[in-house]
Amino acid sequence: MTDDPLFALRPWESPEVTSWGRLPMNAVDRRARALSLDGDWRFQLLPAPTAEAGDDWSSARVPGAWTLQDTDDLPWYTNVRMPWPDFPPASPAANPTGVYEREVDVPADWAGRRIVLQVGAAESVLLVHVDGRPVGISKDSHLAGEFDLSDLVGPGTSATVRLTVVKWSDATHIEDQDQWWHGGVTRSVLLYSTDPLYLADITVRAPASGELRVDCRVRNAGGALPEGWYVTGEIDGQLLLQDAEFDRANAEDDRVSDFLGEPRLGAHVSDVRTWTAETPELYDLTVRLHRADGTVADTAYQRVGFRDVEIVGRDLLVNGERIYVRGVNRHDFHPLTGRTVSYDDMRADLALLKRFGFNAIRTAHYPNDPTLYDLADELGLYVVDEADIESHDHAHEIADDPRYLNAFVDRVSRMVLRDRNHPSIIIWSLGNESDYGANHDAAAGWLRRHDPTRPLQYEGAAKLGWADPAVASDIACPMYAPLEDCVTHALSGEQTKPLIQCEYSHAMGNSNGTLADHWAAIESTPGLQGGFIWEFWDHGILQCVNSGRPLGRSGAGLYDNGVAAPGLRWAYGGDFGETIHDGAFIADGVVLPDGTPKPVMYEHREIAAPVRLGAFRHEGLVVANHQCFRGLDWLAATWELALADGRTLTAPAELPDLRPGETAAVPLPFELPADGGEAWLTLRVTTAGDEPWAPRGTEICTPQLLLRAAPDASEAAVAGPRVTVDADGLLVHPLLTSAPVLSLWRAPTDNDELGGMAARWQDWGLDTLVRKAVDVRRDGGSVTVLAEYAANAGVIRHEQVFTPVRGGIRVEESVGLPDAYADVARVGSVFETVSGLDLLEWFGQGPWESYPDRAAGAPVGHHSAPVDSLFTPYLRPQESGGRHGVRQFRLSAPDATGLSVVLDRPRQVSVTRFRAEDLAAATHHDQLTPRPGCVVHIDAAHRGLGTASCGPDTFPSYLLQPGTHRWAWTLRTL
Ligand code: IPT
Repeated sequence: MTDDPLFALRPWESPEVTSWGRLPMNAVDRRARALSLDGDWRFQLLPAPTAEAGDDWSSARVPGAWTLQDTDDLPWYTNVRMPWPDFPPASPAANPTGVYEREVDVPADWAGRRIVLQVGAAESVLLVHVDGRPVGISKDSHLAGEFDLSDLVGPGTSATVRLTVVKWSDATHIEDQDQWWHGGVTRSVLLYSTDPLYLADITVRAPASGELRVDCRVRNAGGALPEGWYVTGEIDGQLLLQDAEFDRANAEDDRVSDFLGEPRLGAHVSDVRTWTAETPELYDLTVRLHRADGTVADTAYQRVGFRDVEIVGRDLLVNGERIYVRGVNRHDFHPLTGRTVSYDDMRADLALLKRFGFNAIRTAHYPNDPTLYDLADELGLYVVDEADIESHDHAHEIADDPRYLNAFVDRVSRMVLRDRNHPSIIIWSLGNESDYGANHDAAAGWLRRHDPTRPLQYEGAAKLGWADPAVASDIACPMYAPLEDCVTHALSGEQTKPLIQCEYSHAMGNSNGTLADHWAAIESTPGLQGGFIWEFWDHGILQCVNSGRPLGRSGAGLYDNGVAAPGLRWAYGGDFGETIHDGAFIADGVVLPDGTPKPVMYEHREIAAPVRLGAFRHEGLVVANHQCFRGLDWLAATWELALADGRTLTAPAELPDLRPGETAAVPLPFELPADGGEAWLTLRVTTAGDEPWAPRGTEICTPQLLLRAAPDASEAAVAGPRVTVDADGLLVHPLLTSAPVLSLWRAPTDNDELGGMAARWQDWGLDTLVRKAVDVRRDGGSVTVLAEYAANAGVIRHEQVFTPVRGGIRVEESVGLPDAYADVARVGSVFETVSGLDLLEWFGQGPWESYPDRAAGAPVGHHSAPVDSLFTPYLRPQESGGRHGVRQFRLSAPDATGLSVVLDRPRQVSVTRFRAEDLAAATHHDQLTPRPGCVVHIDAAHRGLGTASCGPDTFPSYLLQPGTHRWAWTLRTL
């Protein structure tokens, strides 16, 4: 092996070697006409790249990570830290190396043709041999490597292709993204052939003016181009013309002795239908390369979207319009197959994003599977395409290390050369979290010259000065910047670049508090244009609890609605026995590992609503089209009036004919009934027909207005059955197994944990309050119980007054929270019910989970749901299942027995099968046993969720203040 030139280079510890024998990257898509080499390959896993492969083969699936197949090398999660201590460019001696081998039958009719092997992705160094002969090397784990095999394989014969994949390398230091470490060939492998005379590349420029330009690169495998070749092209049937002037100038250029083979085609497409994320209009382009006799030597197909992207002043414009970027960071991810994702997976991801109001993706933090961009073009999503560069742990050393200079330029340029014909890509990104150095500027220099049609961004550069013209970022793209800093910058008069956060609103666990506040500011502050939520996926890997092994593909169907089948769980950092890891920080997406939307998705959907509703001069309504490019004709709607007395009235709605940005007054659809109490009007908006990403009738948004506030109500005390309390002053009630007591604590969310709140609450002892009744007084029919709760920062006094009222008991509570307890999780009561009360019906916000600072997407109405469905299975068990703004609720058994609660005013309520302490004690859901009854929390006040696991905490207005809190509720038996 030492005399093998590929190994002799020791490419796993040579950052200067980015490739060897690899073909230049290009944008000609050969996938459709290629021979797939996907499937089972012979496989063996060696302990190091220098180990010799033996005869002991097993098999491995391509594409696929070996870490999710039948090997001992398992997934490993670290965020910033490298999993081993070696400094760049070194890699560890223990270095799993996969050897994949298979025979390939080369079609006989490929005789005389150029034959190319494409390996879609290999982590992190790929060495290719054919029949034992060295072919080439490729690094850059998320882009393909292509190798010319024409001289190595014989058509009509079989060749042995060997792919050696070295897991750890110098390149790993610049692929230190926050994700699982895997190894393997993770995208498809294929073999294709072309005529010796072939289209080596095409560059499409399709501005909104319709002036199409296609630059071709023609090459001949034999060397000089043969006489008489020419190219033709057509777009949706319209012929393209060869730009003779360009050809002549090219041919006459002193520096070029002969015509280069780089012709330019052009066409003016009149009445062009322009591409935007709202209107993803695509045209079919065909480019043909002809031999002198007119026969076709090669053909390239490309879908084309005509659009402009530019920055004018501090605004990012698409086709001249200022857009909002409602983005999310997306990794290629699947809970069974890791970074190997199928067409159907990706289509489902993007359709889901569209249905929930997202219009943009940042391909965090590497070029995604090529199909992703085809789908973004087709379904309509803006893309920030990000190069595979993250040197987080050694960022400072690497950004200026000349040994890594090649790699930076290589990775950025290869991404651009692959992807530049996609209309969906509106911004290039130089990578993530790699400090900022000369290596970035080198890559940016290449990029600006090569593609002047798009802005570029890089957070590491932007952070040196959001307005600094000298840094390599055209966008001010901070991560997790406090909202007030963004607003201050936009109002400062100093802003020079659009401000679009590359990451914000960290979705770890029960999170994304204040998203609506962010968007209220973005939509009202010129200069702010949006951002990308971190992130789309919770990267939980389906794992067998007993064996500790990932299920891989055999786990298909073994999960549903975010819940893993019994005996299985969603693994996060540490679950595969990693020695150093970053725990549940890998689970910070807006969808659960199987793609089930977390409640924040509904919040986002409403924040992004294309139709808005407002009140108009007290008696009318105003409807607004809040899109940038589209009318309202693709939407249908229904009016709904929810009355506190239980009625919901509906009426068909006629959406006005509005262009983007327009508003219209519309009459009130209902005569408001004189009775019925509090009244809410909702416009339930759905798709009017089938969209490529949603069938007809899919709900798009539910804007809502309060038409009549609740009248003041008080309950008269009645002479009735006495209220019974036990010797400890605890309410005795046939439906309660545990009487209402004070609750100041919640099972810490990830934000509570990482933001330090959970530790403070524990120091105060709020999780283990000890109650003691100090006074029980009877006054007529009512009973007053005064209790003291011992905690570490001082005693907390809680008073409950139980009064018989018609059909039930009125409970009036108050607590005096000493100053020492500033910022607790909740102030409220908790009680538990008998089993069998399995249905919750409520009038309040819903139907999905909502919290005080994440309550914009849950309309007030009459909702009902099985108790078991109210809880969101966040990967690490934590506070979950809350409903905001609840006015009244009923908990009932199938025979309609049960209880009802009417609250003094809208409160945070949760009904689950778990006590806070059950959730706090569990690390995974398989450790939780649902209680047979219900655990009911009624909160006078509940702390906001914020995003403190990475980024700002909630706003002060969502924090709980010390002092006196009062709340009241009436409990009745049904
Ligand atoms: C930021 C990273 O870019 C991203 O990959 C992810 O780790 C995210 O944080 C947190 O989940 S970097 C962080 C140091 C702000």
